[in-house]
Amino acid sequence: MKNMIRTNCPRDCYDGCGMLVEIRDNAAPRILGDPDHPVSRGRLCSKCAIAYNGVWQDPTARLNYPLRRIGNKGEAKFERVSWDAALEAIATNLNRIIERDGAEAILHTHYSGTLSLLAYKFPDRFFNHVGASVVDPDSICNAAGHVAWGLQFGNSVKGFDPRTSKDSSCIVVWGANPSHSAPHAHEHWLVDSPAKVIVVDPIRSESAASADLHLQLRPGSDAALAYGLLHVLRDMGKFDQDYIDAHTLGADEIASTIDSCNPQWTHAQTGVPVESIMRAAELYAAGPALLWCGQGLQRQPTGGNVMRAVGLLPSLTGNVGKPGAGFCYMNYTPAFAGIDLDTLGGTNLVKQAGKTVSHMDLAVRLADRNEFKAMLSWNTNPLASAADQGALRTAFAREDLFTVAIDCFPTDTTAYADIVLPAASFLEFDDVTFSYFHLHMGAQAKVNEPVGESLPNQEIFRRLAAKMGLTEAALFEDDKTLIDRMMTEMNTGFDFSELKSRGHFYLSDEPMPMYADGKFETPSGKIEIASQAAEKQGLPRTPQPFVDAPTQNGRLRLLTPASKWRLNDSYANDPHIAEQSGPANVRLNGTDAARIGVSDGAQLRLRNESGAIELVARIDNDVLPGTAVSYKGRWPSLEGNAMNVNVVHTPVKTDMGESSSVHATEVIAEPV
Ligand SMILES: Nc1nc2c(c(=O)[nH]1)N[C@H]1C(S)=C(S)[C@@H](COP(=O)(O)OP(=O)(O)OC[C@H]3O[C@@H](n4cnc5c(=O)[nH]c(N)nc54)[C@H](O)[C@@H]3O)O[C@H]1N2
Ligand SMILES: Nc1nc2c(c(=O)[nH]1)N[C@H]1C(S)=C(S)[C@@H](COP(=O)(O)OP(=O)(O)OC[C@H]3O[C@@H](n4cnc5c(=O)[nH]c(N)nc54)[C@H](O)[C@@H]3O)O[C@H]1N2
Ligand code: SF4
Ligand SMILES: [Mo]
Repeated sequence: MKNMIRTNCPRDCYDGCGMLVEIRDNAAPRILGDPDHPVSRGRLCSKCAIAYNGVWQDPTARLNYPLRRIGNKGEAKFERVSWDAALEAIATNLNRIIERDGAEAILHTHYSGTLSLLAYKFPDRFFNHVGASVVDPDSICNAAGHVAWGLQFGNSVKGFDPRTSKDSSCIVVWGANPSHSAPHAHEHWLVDSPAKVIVVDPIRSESAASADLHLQLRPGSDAALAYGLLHVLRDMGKFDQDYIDAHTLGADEIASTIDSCNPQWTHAQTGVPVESIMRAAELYAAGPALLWCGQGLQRQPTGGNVMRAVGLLPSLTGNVGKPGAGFCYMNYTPAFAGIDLDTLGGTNLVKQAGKTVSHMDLAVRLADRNEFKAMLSWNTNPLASAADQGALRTAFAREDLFTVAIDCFPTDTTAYADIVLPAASFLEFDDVTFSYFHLHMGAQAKVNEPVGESLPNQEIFRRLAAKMGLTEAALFEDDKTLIDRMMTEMNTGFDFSELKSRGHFYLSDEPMPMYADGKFETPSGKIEIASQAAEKQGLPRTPQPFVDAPTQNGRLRLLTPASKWRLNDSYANDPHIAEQSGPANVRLNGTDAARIGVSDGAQLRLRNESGAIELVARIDNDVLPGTAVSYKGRWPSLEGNAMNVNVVHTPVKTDMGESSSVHATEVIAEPV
């Protein structure tokens, strides 16, 4: 390990890879996969292998100093200022707003640029203490699934331990594309698995293509498919009546619905051939079986209902709580490890809570001069990633909106800020990392001094709190104290320096059993198939076999999931990644292309009520007729047309969680 430092990848990615950093004389450190790490096994994903040795280490690509705007909003014309001057300007503005309009007129938006725990959670202390309003981060990503499985299972962030798959005969991946979003899980956990793999996805992803069975359903028809599978499983005698009686509530209330969803009906609703439905039921019934529901699955108008319907499969077949069986949306590994995330993020500091705004309402609410006077964006790049891009840009351009953006790089969002603050990267400070799929925790080790004058998020907010004259002690706790406390809470028996030398640790040696006691954190303690809580919220009492209406008038349903080459919008600014991934394109079926009159390689305009974008058309008959595919993650400022697919991302709320239904975006497609 000479000249090697172990660290871990803090990106918003299921894998949570271990990394080795080779310190070299007269050359930048080289970032590699840690061969001793059970997930990365010596290799990084292709995007990190490039970008961590590319743009992340290029000081000229990074934000080095605090900046003050000297041009128009969006022009990205700035002058360098001192930290003192930048923080003074922010403190003065925020204090004035708090006094005049109340703290709830300060809105902040943040997400998962880094998930290392201090940088991800500590800044919340500041906003909680002040009483600022917040854009619900999950409302651009996964809130519908959280609400749905919260109602059904009582907890949406306690799934299965992936290691339990050694006892599985079947793994169902429903609406996730690990070949992009969890590349190591794809390679080692799925492709290498002796279990039969079923992928349910309208796109024939690499994961779908490598599976034993790909159910290529029409998007938005998942609940019908789930009910169709239940119909067959019940007829096969594969319902576990003892499990149903002991651990579920309301199974009798869906019996007649299951009756009506026969394979022919299911085929008609979903487009999945009857033989495939029968085969999927057989494979799942052989059990023990795992069900992994992706975040892509619930980004549709009835995404919450879909999650509840799909969650019936393990519930009624008793595929829960025994080795090789279970369901997973994601795992909140740091909480399982014992870390008190509420205290870390200062939930207890709230005196008077500000408002919570859905991402789906952001563009409209932010445009209103009376509601929000300041906008702070940190750890996120909404002008690339959020819905209704055109309208959001107009809102960000408000001259009377005091805007601060904090990032490692100059982005589309920082271009609109009055003050830009440079964030240190994961190579530049110690922290604690985790995976939200695998049950391991890791150390983020400082490798370099921060580039320029950049600072970790947590330090930025300590300094801002001081400048504002705040005195709450929790706003000033230092990194060492916080990390030591996390280590104590995790009760590993070793300290942070030992964690750094180990790199990572698993929460247990053997696969952790989940729900083995048959207890669920719902009001009844059971899996709530019928939910009074849902009913009280005006939602159906039980999951329904709903199917989205087919698109009208030749519109295409545009799917824009995770790209292989970018992590959300991160890495779009790496030149080698840009080269690898080529120009932004949209893939569509040959029949649609012929109808529209567009040939392969020609420009295709996609438009709807939110906006319009032109992309290179690629004809691909693996794409379902009536759908189109364009991967997310471009920076508008780096595209010739100064926009990305989120200009047509209409902010339609999901049935639960007021979240994005981006994969239900409908567009009119026409040749340019
Ligand atoms: N069309 C479409 N749009 C989507 C989606 C989709 O499926 N389709 N998916 C949505 C989903 S799931 C999500 S989660 C969102 C994510 O959207 P964003 O939250 O905008 O995610 P990123 O683009 O990764 O932006 C993170 C930013 O954080 C910065 N960053 C990295 N490390 C640090 C740090 O230590 N400190 C600070 N201050 N900044 C840092 C990065 O440079 C980057 O600019 O996008 C959503 N947008
Ligand atoms: N390389 C890479 N990795 C990432 C990210 C990234 O941008 N790039 N983003 C990270 C983040 S923030 C998140 S939230 C996760 C997201 O990763 P995933 O959970 O895998 O979710 P998505 O990529 O949005 O979509 C997964 C699949 O859902 C499918 N899908 C769309 N509509 C439907 C439908 O109606 N029914 C079904 N059954 N499937 C449907 C899409 O076709 C897609 O193949 O990945 C994380 N990892
Ligand atoms: S982004 Fe994901 S796959 Fe790539 S190195 Fe990080 S954890 Fe591993
Ligand atoms: Mo996400």
